[in-house]
Amino acid sequence: MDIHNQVLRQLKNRREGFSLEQPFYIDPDYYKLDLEMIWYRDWLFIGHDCEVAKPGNYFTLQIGDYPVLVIRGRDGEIRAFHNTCRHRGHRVCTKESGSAVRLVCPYHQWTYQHDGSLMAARHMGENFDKSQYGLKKVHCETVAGYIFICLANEAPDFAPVRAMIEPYMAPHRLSEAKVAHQNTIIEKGNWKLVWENNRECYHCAGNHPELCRTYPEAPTATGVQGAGDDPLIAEHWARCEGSGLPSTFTMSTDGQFRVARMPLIEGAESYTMNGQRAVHRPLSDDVTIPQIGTMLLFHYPSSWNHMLGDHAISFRVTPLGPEETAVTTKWLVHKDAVEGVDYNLEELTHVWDMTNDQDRQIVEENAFGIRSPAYEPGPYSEAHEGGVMQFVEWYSNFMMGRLQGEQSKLS
Ligand code: 3BY
Ligand code: FES
Ligand code: FE
Repeated sequence: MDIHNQVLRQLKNRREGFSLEQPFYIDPDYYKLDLEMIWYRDWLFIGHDCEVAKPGNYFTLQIGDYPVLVIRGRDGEIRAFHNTCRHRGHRVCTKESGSAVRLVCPYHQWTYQHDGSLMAARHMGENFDKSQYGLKKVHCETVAGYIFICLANEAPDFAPVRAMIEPYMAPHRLSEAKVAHQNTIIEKGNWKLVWENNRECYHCAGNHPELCRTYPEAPTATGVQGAGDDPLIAEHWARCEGSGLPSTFTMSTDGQFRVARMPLIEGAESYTMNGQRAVHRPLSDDVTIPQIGTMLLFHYPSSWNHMLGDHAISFRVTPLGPEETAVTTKWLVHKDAVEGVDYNLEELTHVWDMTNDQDRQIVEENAFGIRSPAYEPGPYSEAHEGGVMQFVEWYSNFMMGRLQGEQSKLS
């Protein structure tokens, strides 16, 4: 409980517009609290429904201490379960992904159906009631090709997330896409440093020569002020909305997620070195105009995304430790797009491979400097780091809300 009070006090006394105190970025107890209050209790983006296209297709993941399994059933439904056998706890699925007619635990072969029910358990006696030992469910929702899970016993209402993001995402038809390429990089820094870096483009000119060819450096694109006073953004929204693509900047009242369709640098269509499309089979037949820019979606704490005319990119954040975070990037193209014919993988992935690696170096050097006893919270730029301030504000309010909630349960 001491740590609860300490963190609460520190957040209440936080200097607004400044980065957080050192322990938020390095202390194992603070990290544990982040897991308990945020990662174990809120909705997390974890993958795409096209990754489990057929019944029996599954993938596994790890959130803190929780191994999770996501599988599509014979009825087409995607479900998530705790990946821990109800016999003695062995992981039921040990591979990262695969396909299974039924789920057989490797230890003593207890066998589960796709819906988690236990169908066979050898030598357990006549009176053994299999119905009591199904896999434990994890809340699972799919929206426009994205799968979200929530590990809490009682999940927060998902309806507001769906209502806001579905209309923006649906025209991209991501459930009809395929993952052309994916990779996971490990960044030696706290998950909040990964987010702080993502929420501004103050660092772009000095660090991202490839991305800057097509992605605007202006804070209107990345931050949270919407169009600001930029008439080009207003025009972009009017043109895109006129063609049936929801576009204007919209953020949830608590600041946890936002959508906005932002123009790229003039003339650019996609994240390539020359700005032209990387994929010649459009992602969606519902997009009828060129130069739709990038539909930006973030959902704290687990994902940011870019949806373009020719492809889409999702980024998943996974905390691995107080000073270690995995970032998984997936490039989605139309399911019928053929590599070597409709796109060249190197061309498709080059800009973000470089950008991700540059961001990894930034996060690691940022973490390095924060470990110094001489580190103290520093001021964010009002002009360029509004998005970072918004992230820290969200984090701080969210944690205070949860910590106060815990305290009231005890009193
Ligand atoms: O991926 C992003 O959304 C952000 C925007 C600016 C910098 N960063 C690459
Ligand atoms: Fe799974 Fe024994 S632990 S069958
Ligand atoms: Fe960056």
